[in-house]
Amino acid sequence: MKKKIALVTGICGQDGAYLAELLLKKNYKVIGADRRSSRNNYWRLKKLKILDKIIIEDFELTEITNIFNLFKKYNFDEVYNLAAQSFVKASFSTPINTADVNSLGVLRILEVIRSQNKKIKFFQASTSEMIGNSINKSQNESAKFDPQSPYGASKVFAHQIVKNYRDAYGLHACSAISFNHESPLRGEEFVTKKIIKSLAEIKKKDISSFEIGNLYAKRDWGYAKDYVEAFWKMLQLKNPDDFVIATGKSYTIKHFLDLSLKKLNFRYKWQGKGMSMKCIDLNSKKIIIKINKKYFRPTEVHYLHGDYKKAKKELKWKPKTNLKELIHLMCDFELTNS
Ligand code: NAP
Ligand code: G4F
Repeated sequence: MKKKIALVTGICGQDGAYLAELLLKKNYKVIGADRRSSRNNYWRLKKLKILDKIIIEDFELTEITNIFNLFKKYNFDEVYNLAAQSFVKASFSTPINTADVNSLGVLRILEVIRSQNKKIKFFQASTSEMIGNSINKSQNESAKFDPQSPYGASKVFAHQIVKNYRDAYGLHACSAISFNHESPLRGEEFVTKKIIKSLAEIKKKDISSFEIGNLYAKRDWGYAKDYVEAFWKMLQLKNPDDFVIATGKSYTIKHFLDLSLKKLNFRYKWQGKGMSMKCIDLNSKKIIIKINKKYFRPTEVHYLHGDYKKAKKELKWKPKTNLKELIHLMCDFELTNS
């Protein structure tokens, strides 16, 4: 049987690497799209031992000609758009670039598909940041969008335009509204990786302390490797549709920190309140964690808790990894790989 050809944009990111691994297992030919491939940002693909199994192509979401030529070169069956300026905090300082990449970039791909080959199946990585601050206890596909950052707003445009191209032109296009998902391959700017990497460095005496922002926001954290399975399942549906991908559990950043401190065998205590809160290592009697205003955002998403019932029913998908297991995976990786 002819191998299916899949394009994965954002191949050098966390989800790109896990999705490529999954598609290769399913015998796809995988074309990985990366901006400035000369940069050698392949550590995730190397860790998964799949770099030599993927064809890497130069790809920049802000350049239409570049996208057009790539789609002329290959006859893609499936396109997974994972590329994005994905860091919420950075979107406050680079809002225009964020919108260009995350909103118009998606429209550029859709226009190329519409004009070149409407049979290509398209997946868009939407986000719970589109929902922002919801008053509901849990959030499903019908949750109202109230983004709290340029990032969230940019993803709302992308989400809506994917739906519009599906309705208006009959494209097989869909979006996963994914809640936070983490892994050992998570970028260092995100809070889970920052916490575990910094604590592991304190253990190894590479650093003595680190600073952090708002500990009381709640997130619904899953394991990225579980989530990319849902992405693939979505593109196998006969009729394209949008799905919430989440765990249905929500915890504060402080809870994540406490579980990580325990997993790494710290003896510690918290002292003070608000901006003066500190974590003291009871062995060394030194401060290991402090709060710094610079890590707070101008507007925050306080509470995320996804309802993935639709994915469970229609995709037969559910998360396999709980928060404790995820933290263990991330801690073990940090202790053995750095
Ligand atoms: P990630 O690790 O930050 O990966 C994003 C990738 O996009 C990076 O490899 C980045 O390349 C690439 N990229 C950025 N700007 C680009 C441009 N202008 N042209 C081409 N490529 C560009 O993100 P992730 O965690 O894997 O997330 C994957 C997707 O899911 C993103 O769209 C994100 O917004 C979305 N999402 C993620 C989560 C989550 O919790 N992980 C939840 C909901 C939605 P560089 O390496 O050069 O920066
Ligand atoms: O890890 P974060 O930066 O992730 P955030 O903002 O929730 O966004 C991630 O998940 C979204 C899905 O909901 C994705 F769409 C997006 O691409 C990205 O993957 O921050 C999580 C929470 C925030 O409330 C933040 O204020 O942690 C809080 N936080 C506290 N101290 C911190 C820090 N975040 C970071 N990055 N660094 C800190 O020092």
